[in-house]
Amino acid sequence: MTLDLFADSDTEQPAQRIALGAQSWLLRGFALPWVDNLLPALRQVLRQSPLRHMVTPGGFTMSVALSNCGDWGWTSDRSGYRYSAIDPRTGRPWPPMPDVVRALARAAASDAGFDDFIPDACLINRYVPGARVSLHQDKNEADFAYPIVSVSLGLPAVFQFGGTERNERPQRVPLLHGDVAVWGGVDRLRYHGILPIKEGLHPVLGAQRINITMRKAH
Ligand code: MD6
Ligand code: FE
Repeated sequence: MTLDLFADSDTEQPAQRIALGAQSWLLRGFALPWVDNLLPALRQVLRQSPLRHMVTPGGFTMSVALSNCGDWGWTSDRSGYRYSAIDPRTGRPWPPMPDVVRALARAAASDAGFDDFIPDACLINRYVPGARVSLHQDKNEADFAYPIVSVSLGLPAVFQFGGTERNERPQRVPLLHGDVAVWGGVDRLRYHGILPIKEGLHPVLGAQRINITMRKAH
């Protein structure tokens, strides 16, 4: 991991940009100035397409509850993982991606060296203590040329960041409220996961972690 200190032009606070790989970055606290606009926008999305626990193709119910906004939403059921334009729960299109979500994704991607990122999918994950996501690759998107922007909110998590082969021992990286991870290019297909969330109460979000990941799915 390498550290690169720079001054944030809006807040004048030093922010940290931590290299996780050749083309993957952890932007510590990058989303903090966006949180007050972001949270109401996400609540509005979740009123239309509520969080729910999906079933994996193997028949397990995911410990993470999820929803989506944007043109495409990531879904799972017994027949597989895929992107769908329709929320299978409501039978309607996913709610539109709020402008604040799109703008944050674009700004963070640009900060990490990926210019002109226009996401068409935003996955919203909710973790309660004990919830986890096992090591996986994100490979349901049509074109791996585009990066993924991932925002952490609420309770802290330990992110596992491995290699492009499942057997490579992952690094462990703490993800805190307001952190943004961006990766793409040569790192786009690296295995990653989230260790079980520890008990706690976050001052803004209480006993939960919310993660949103913005992608170009199609
Ligand atoms: C999470 N994130 O942070 C789970 N995938 O809760 C992911 O699985 C993920 O953060 C692709 C890119 C960024 C991510
Ligand atoms: Fe992922």
